[in-house]
Amino acid sequence: MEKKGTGNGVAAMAAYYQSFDPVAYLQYNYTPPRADFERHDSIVPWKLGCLHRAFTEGDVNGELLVDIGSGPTLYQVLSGCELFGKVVLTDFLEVNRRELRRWLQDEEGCSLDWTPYLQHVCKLEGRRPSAWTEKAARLRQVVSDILPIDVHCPQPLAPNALPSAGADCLVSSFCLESVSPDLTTFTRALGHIRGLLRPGGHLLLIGALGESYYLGGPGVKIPVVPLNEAQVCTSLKDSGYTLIRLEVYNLPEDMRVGVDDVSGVFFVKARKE
Ligand code: U87
Repeated sequence: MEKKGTGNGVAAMAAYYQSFDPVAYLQYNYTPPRADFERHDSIVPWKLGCLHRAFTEGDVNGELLVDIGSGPTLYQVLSGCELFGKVVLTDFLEVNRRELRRWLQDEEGCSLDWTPYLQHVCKLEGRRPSAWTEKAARLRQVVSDILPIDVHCPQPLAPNALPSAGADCLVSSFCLESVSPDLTTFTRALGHIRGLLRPGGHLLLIGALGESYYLGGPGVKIPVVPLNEAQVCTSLKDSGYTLIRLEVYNLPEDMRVGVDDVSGVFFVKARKE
């Protein structure tokens, strides 16, 4: 029987991701109903609200923000980009890094129009929606790198990818549980990314609860380690974080659109002592 969290569980996950399809993935999770800005009970507005509060309540500060496992999405740094002078995006797959690069270099052929997201976060900040062009310019100004990452490595990023002091804040959305074969590996990955964070720095973690799989493209069924709130709290403590706040969103029926079996979403604000 394969010992928990060993190599071939991780290797198997990497194999699943070779057929990840960013275009399909964005359609599944970042269009209505999951991304419906008219509905306060839609998933994406809930996530953006949590991030806005966490970045603007005054205790998160510094120069460098790093997003762990960005995928082909930018929503997770739309609030943080106003606070941090340098933002680093990361992902395991070149297809996702290319999607991010395409938007940041304002090239043709982006797979998703992020305008409604930019407008929504401007509203959360009390700005007029038309200020989205300023936020887009700010984001393109502060994103300094789009780097390869593997959270299963003790050093998830290349040596010297970050200043020796480390990042002032980490944000990570739906990554660790979606790339780990089991809870042990999930907790170990939390420890690996902690090494990228300076003492006193914050971790803003968004993740899925009760999920066992999701579709990374047509017929691309990717396993997920099912988590509950207690396990998330224990894993954070065991990997050396102090929990500040845990918020939970339970999926309304019409957010269950057949692209996964997620039942809830958690938002964690934690600190590295
Ligand atoms: C997002 N952050 O959409 N090391 O928020 C590091 C790796 C590794 C590895 C693979 C999963 C999506 C979850 C982005 C992308 C997150 N990706 C990379 C999905 C599942 C619930 C749900 C989802 C999305 C890989 C939205 C909503 C819900 C992906 C990223 C995981 N179901 N990173 N070893 N292996 N990755 O390339 O980009 O992790 Cl609303 Cl409910």
